[in-house]
Amino acid sequence: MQAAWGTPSRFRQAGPGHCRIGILALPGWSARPLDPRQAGCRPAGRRDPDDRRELIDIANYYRQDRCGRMVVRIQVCIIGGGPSGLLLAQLLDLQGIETVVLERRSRAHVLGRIRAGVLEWGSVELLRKAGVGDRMDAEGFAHEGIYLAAQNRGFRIDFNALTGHRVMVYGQTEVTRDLYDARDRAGGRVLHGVEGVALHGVDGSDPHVTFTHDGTEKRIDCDFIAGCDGFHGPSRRAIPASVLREFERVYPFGWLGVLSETPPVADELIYANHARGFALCSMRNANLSRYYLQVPADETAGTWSDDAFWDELRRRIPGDAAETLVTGPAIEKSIAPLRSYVAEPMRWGRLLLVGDAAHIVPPTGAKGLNLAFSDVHYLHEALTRYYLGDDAGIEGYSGRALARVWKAERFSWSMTTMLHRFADQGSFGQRIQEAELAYLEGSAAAQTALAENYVGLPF
Ligand code: RFL
Ligand code: PHB
Repeated sequence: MQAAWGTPSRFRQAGPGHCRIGILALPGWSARPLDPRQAGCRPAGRRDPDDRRELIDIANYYRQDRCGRMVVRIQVCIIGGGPSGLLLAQLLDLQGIETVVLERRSRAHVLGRIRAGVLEWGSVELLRKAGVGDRMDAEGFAHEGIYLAAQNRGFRIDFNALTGHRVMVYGQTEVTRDLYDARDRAGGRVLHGVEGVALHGVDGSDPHVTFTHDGTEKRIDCDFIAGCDGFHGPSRRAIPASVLREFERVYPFGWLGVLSETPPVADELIYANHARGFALCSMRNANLSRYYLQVPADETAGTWSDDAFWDELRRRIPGDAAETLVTGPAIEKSIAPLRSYVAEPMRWGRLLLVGDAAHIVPPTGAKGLNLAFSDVHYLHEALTRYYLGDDAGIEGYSGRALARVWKAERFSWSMTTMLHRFADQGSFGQRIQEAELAYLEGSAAAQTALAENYVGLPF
């Protein structure tokens, strides 16, 4: 069956201007038998003669076909070298599908971002499958529950007893570091510091990406473009406004986060509702804690001294935790806005959106990175099927991913609504939240519903 969005390279027939490659063996490039379906070559000189952009000029990207022509073609061009782009590259590589990752920032910058801390078990298993689970298994912490608190007292939700599943506390920074290390080991191609990334031909049969790297304009031709470039990247904007539907809720508050080299206040995470605002106690390891406070959306991190942060945290968490809280200098302090957002569809022609490029959740349910990884799971399966000759996975990618996205959006919104202080909620709204938490404390059914969403719905 021919894809509605054009003829892929795997179906191009040998003929005038085309030939087939068997084994590629170029310096620095490990020889790998290619499936004949992957081996269509472009005729030399198919570029517009007025197009003065250089073909990508890194030796490993040049392919010399048997006809002696330099062919520059990558099966999947991945925009964004965050966790979703890197994991996709890693999983596709294991299937023999070639990728290049284009990242705007330096590796140090990407690894300097302090973000997610909790992995669903499905994410844990996906990382193991990708061959990047060893350090996570050695250094991560499996948690069997969380504490919820209201009015300065808490109760526990036992995930393992309710669902048979756990979560893994292992920071996004570490996941990303493991992925970069794995890409290095595999000789994976990740270009940092790319500028002016632009997507072309995504709705036709000639998708390509142009950008500037090391001061030179470059171009990559590909079968597919994976938009893994986060909420502010260019990929989503390549979908015409007449096609793109956006669903959004912006919350009137943000999270002020502090990382400190202190022992965590509890053995598991504490999510606290308080009339002064939400607080979260999280962790990275035995001597690295991560805490968050709900603050107004227009607040700046610089206005909060360390002492002011710790004083406010003590006020919002259960009394016994406040008494044992160990404080220290903040080694990172930043504010993250809270937003719920979904873009539909997640596929437009040869462009496939992944992770924050397509959807954002408020961090209250710890879902953002995990949703990005479930997209990666669906997409790597779809692309694998495609290169085996079956287009159905690509055709169904958007619907399959969005079905799970919306459930996680609902859960993240409901956790945010239950736990945060809204300016217009008044004392009535506060009592309703407290009643909801009291109901949760006494109802195994309500706890099970929360637990199965928190540990992650099946992929
Ligand atoms: P990312 O991580 O934003 O990566 C996108 C990458 O694309 C690059 N990029 C470009 N590259 C080339 N050209 C361009 N024009 C480009 N524009 C952008 C960027 O530099 C970047 O490297 O998206 P990705 O890979 O989809 O990953 C999503 C996750 O990062 C995100 O969902 C989570 O961090 C959300 N999140 C959490 N998720 C969880 O699952 N569990 C948690 O516990 C959790 N806690 C959190 C969070 C997010 C937070 N913040 C800061 C919003 C806690 C916080 C405070
Ligand atoms: C974190 O540790 O950064 C974290 C944990 C749980 C959340 C959000 C963030 O819900």
